[in-house]
Amino acid sequence: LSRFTWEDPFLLEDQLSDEERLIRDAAHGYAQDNLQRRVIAAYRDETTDPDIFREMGEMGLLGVTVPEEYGGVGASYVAYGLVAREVERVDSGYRSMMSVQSSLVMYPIHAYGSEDQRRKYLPKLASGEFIGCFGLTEPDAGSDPGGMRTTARKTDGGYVLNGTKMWISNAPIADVFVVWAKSEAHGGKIRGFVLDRGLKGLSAPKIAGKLSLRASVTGEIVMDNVEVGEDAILPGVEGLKGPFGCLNRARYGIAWGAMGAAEFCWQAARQYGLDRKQFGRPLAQTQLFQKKLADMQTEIALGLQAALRVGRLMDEGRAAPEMISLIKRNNCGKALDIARASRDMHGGNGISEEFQVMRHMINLETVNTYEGTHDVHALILGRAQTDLQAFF
Ligand code: TGC
Ligand code: FAD
Repeated sequence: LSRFTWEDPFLLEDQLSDEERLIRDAAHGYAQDNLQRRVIAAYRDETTDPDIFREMGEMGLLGVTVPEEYGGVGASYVAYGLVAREVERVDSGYRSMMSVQSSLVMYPIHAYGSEDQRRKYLPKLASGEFIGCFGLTEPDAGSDPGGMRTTARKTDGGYVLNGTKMWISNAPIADVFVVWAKSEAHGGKIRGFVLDRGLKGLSAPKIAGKLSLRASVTGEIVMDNVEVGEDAILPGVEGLKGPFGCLNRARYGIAWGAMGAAEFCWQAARQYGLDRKQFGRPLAQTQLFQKKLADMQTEIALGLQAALRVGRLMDEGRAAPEMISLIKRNNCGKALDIARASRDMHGGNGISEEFQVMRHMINLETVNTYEGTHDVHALILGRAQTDLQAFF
């Protein structure tokens, strides 16, 4: 039998291709060198540096799965997951900025957009010259996006949009807005629209006072008689399956990302326990401390292995949305538990920004809520095994 590698219990490393390892290493290097040095102040001061998009673009971290002809990398979903894990090892807010751009803005333009829309937007989104956002949630429609009130009314040469989107990542600094609205001309069905910053009647005020995800700016999208041409509608999809198709990709990336945050918290707790002595011995030499480390290691190893399996199935075109609900729900919930335990294991130091675990813990409250709450994913999985829907 081989030696046990405590940081990588199931030898995940062996299961990656050379290309995936290269992309992972680039993401790790960028995140540790350029994001880690910024994050403590950015979180404290609630500031988002738009240059991060340009830097990520240069490193090839935006649109990892989008084909190269549109400026993407054309790599696997596993590679995309590995990028999310490395970025979120530093901060969930930075991963949020990246995954909205890649899965919620570039993906729908590539999958549902016209050739003109692809050529106009994708290369600049891939380079980070354009920043994108995705507006689905509204003040009165969160878990139930089908209850949205935003409308698109047909005019001679296009549409007029009215409505308000709420809790939209990147919105206040966005150049490109992918928004979902009920279109009267399509029998009230949900359609996607791509709006450019600066349109008359379009604004994106920042939501202030967030206690979580403070390094990632969040806003509303207010559409007050916003007029757009025919070329703004995404021609390739109709109905809720449009936004859900994007959410499948983003939720999958979050399942990897949350494990990156959890790994940081686990390894920080381990190191703290080795360094800190009480009652004449390292904290890590106590049974309670070791049990917590074993629980963390176990959940992370299982969560990563599950994310890798779903990634491989996505790359083979065999992943079902329920698989993604399972790993999104499990990995976010487990990461939050791990971050809370790590905060506790750091004692008083655990509440200090310097030790970083409390920031991860508070961020993971959002990660457990957005892209379908922990309980909503339970209802999706409950429905899949009983054929009974319990949403309403
Ligand atoms: P339901 O009747 O189940 O489905 C309606 C239509 O949608 C299709 N569909 C899917 N298609 C592809 N993938 C999926 N995962 C799909 N889920 C549903 C379905 O087949 C059907 O199509 P059709 O053609 O038959 O009409 O819809 P429902 O209204 O009962 O929905 C229930 C529920 C709870 C599953 C759903 O609404 C839900 O998932 N709610 C959670 C909302 C959510 O996740 N919002 C996320 C907003 S974006 C965000 O949070 C970004 S944060 C990102 C960051 O900063 O990182
Ligand atoms: P609600 O739907 O009101 O849920 C409140 C509680 O009720 C939850 O515990 C939920 O699980 C529970 N609940 C709801 N329905 C049921 C039910 N049927 N049965 C049992 N329990 C139920 N959205 C976007 O469109 N784009 C973005 O970029 C984006 N970024 C975000 C960034 C941040 C920082 C945050 C906090 C949110 C973001 N969101 C975004 C919105 C996010 O997706 C929603 O907050 C989420 O879907 C939950 O919706 P809600 O907040 O309206 O909560």
